[in-house]
Amino acid sequence: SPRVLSGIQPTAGSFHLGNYLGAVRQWVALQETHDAFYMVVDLHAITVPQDPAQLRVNTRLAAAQLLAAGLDPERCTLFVQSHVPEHAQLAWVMNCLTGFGEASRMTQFKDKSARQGADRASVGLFTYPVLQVADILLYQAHEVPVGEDQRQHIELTRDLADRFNGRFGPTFTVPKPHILKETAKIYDLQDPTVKMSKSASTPKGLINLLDDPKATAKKVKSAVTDTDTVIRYDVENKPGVSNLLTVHSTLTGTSLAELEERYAGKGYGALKTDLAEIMVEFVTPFKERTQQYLDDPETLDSILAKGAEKARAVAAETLALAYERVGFLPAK
Ligand code: AQP
Repeated sequence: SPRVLSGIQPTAGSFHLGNYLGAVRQWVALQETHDAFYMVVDLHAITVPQDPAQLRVNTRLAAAQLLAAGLDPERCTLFVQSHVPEHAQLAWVMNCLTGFGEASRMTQFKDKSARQGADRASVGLFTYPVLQVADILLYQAHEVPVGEDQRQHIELTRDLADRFNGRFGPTFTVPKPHILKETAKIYDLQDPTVKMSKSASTPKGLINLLDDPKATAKKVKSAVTDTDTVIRYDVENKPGVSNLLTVHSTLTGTSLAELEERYAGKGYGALKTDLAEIMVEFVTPFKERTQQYLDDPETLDSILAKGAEKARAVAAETLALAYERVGFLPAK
């Protein structure tokens, strides 16, 4: 079956609603139909300063949340990126194929380095997209399930796969992004024109799945909408309401048309009250399941160890081929 690969950073502790709806939810669905590889990308996390003890805690926490969200180690390969050294090894090769100007055009780097102050941004942050290229190509992934913000990085991956294949002979599968239109971009609840994000959102605009459910309900109820009262899906003119409708529709499996009908003639208050309840019903068991995995670190670590072993078998084969193609003398 076709292969998918994706990753999530262990930087923030809790996943936010954007991570879940944009990415993780798709991962859970795709493990049923695809040969799926999912990882906690700790190498990516250190592109911005991390506290070592906290990084270890957050790495287990990310894995626990992925399992709580529904990843099944019998149906997918779940691992930690640094357990598979081939990621860093292939990244070096890909760095040497990437133009400086090409890397400079990555908008995520421009945004993040601007926020940190250009002098403080690390070279690692600059080459982050190239490490991501290596992550994907190592597994010969056909598709990469991500949010809209990652589209440019997948384009770079395609360009570099083509470039390598053209220069050294067919080696890598050229992957496609798997981005679901409806949930590609979940917006900040206080500023529904910018994406929900761990580093750029206001605390009130960001829904962390592990927060106190009561606080989450409050954030939903105080979400910014508009001065109109009509509940209609219209991203351009009604971004706040549309964002709430997207979340409602995805979590309950109700179509947007059905929701528009259900809330016709009712005010925003009704939508927000219902959605607050839906969110509480979603995050409460999610939190509990996450805690159950955290309470049994031995089982968690053994899932990750098995995952790393499976991942390494695939990654090592691709790396050996890439090294040979590049002209490195095999070690005897
Ligand atoms: N708002 C979002 N809507 C839809 N998808 C989103 N993703 C993130 N935010 C949204 C998707 O989540 C996956 C994992 O993201 P990540 O942890 O690798 O890091 P990120 O993209 O850096 O997440 P943030 O919160 O946006 O962090 P900052 O603020 O540091 O930039 C990815 O597939 C991503 O598309």
